[in-house]
Amino acid sequence: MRTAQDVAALSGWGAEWAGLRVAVLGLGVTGFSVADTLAELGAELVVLSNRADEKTADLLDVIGVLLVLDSLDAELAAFAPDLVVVSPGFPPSNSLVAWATGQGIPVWGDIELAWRLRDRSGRLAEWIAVTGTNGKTTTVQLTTAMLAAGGKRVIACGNVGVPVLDAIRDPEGFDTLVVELSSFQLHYLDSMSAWASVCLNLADDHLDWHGSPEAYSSAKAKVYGHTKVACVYNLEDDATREMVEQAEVVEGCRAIGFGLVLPGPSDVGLVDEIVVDRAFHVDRQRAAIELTTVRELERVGLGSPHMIANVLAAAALARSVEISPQDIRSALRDFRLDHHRTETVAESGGVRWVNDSKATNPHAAQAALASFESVVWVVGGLLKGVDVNELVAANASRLRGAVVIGVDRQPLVEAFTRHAPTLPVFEVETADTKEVMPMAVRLSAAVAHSGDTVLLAPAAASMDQFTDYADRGNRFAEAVQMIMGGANDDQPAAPESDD
Ligand code: UMA
Repeated sequence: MRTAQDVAALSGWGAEWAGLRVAVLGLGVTGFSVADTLAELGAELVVLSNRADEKTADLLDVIGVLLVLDSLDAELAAFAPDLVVVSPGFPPSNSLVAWATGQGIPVWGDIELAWRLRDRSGRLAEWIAVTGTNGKTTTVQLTTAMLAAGGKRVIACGNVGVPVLDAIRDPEGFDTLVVELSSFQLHYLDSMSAWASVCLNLADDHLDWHGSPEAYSSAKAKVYGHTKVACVYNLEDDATREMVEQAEVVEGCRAIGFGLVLPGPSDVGLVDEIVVDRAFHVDRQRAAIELTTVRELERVGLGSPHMIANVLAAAALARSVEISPQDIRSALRDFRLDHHRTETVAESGGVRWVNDSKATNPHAAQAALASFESVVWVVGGLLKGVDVNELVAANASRLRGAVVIGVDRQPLVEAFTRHAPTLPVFEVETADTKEVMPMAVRLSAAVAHSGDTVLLAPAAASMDQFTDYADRGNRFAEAVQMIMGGANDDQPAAPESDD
């Protein structure tokens, strides 16, 4: 039996992990990476999860770790863990988490564990930490590309889908990890001391998990804690500046602003149409270094305002590890955005069909909607407790029609009735998930005119009817191809948008 103090002192691959009793909550990608790592270290383990896919359960069996799928509360208490390591899907209100907290048992996320074990390869990578309501994945990818162009051995990991524990166990190790952190992961993280960190923006999201906007914002603010060199914040989002002002950072750490505005001497910004760095330039009081131009960004689908903001943030992070302006520029020239981010999937009869399934909250949907003038909007899913009235009101004038999908349709239908009473609004009521997108596409085709864009930007999570946002986007694209006959009478435009 170890005390909470003993557990708090565990740091480094060589520490006394052997024999530590750890309960791992969840068996998705996170849970498996935690169990696999701790099994290697000789800890005594149990994995508790209400579901497990067969392949992962088999793998767990191969590494000799016990899996419990029923009576989780009783099993956890009977196991009497020294430490609980929780997957991000478990909110603090979950009964297992609440029990452990009530007992004074330390509860860590996988990122906390990964931070403590980061010396595994013997090559101590610096971490660049990225959070924000939107733009995280794109910014992580941009930063990673810039560092790679500058010759660093670098990996993108965390909420992008590669567990950080897998990254730190790479035999060769890395110079830098670019870590995407969700608010869930940040909630369960305290020790991290990143080289540079950013919260890109803040808008309400995941209120069902966190319980309140304040709790969500406090979790996001943790990204800046103990930062060593650069806290990067959004000049156009005061909430992010306030987080930096309140953060406990390492002595000498600088606050670096980014935004589509004229940069001050500690900022990365825009002078006319030129992207410039004034923050990391020796002569920053009087001059700035050119990194790229808006024109060049437009050529690779990064020209919309929210994408330029992601580029500015990534450039600030890359400059903090001394990547040269030339390497940043060449990384941007070769950059390609992922699918499901304002991706044109077809053009037919003058109507453009756009997949922005990655718009999983109103803030991201707003960015996508603002890119088009006349829109048939496919919207809805799991709203996660977020209010949609403002989004509907702000966009009513650009809408030709709306097609509402998902389980939480009522708040959307009510918002349309309130803010756009004459707008044609259709509901897709089917419970057959295979039929949702074909029906949505048929309804959209019926209402769209030449010159319109049919935009899938759900402003909601996808798990009510789809596996994830990629599945939702793929099914939309397939339905468009099927129903519109695959008619692509134009070259698809370069994708752009958010994540
Ligand atoms: N589980 C329970 N009880 C619960 C919740 C989950 O038993 O109350 C079990 C499930 O049955 C399943 C496992 O836990 O066996 C799943 O754990 P999880 O939901 O934490 O998911 P992981 O597979 O571990 O993936 C997580 C992130 N998922 C979430 O935060 C919900 C992934 O982000 C991330 O890529 C991965 O860790 C690696 O870091 C996904 C995501 O949707 C993409 N993130 C949200 C977002 O970006 O908006 C935050």
